[in-house]
Amino acid sequence: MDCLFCKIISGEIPSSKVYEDEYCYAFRDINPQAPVHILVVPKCHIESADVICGGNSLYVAKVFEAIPKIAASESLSEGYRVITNIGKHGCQSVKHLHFHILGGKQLSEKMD
Ligand code: DGP
Repeated sequence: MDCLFCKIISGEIPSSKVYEDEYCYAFRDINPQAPVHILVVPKCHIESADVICGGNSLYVAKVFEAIPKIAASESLSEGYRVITNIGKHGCQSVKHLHFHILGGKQLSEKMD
């Protein structure tokens, strides 16, 4: 499968890793939008949050278990934002489910 994030998970494409376990991989975004901008991805290929189902939701749960650990390791004690983009209107550019962790500054209230 020709998937950028599958290649990052396998190490074929280098990345700045911040966390890894059996189910997920986290690395720094190449184009950071905040002082801390990390992407967390499940190690199995899931196209987007729109196809989460009983067959793959364990990976999603494990991603969400990893997020507080990553936030703590990045000293995001004042809070942070978790975003996932879905499809064209959601401006999803990489078709492998990923959650952006944004923090390290006061984020805007604007959501769109
Ligand atoms: P989204 O627009 O939600 O699909 O976000 C995709 C993110 O992936 C975007 O913020 C930039 C990041 N990105 C794209 N290519 C690479 C890459 O090769 N390495 C890293 N570290 N991040 C990438």
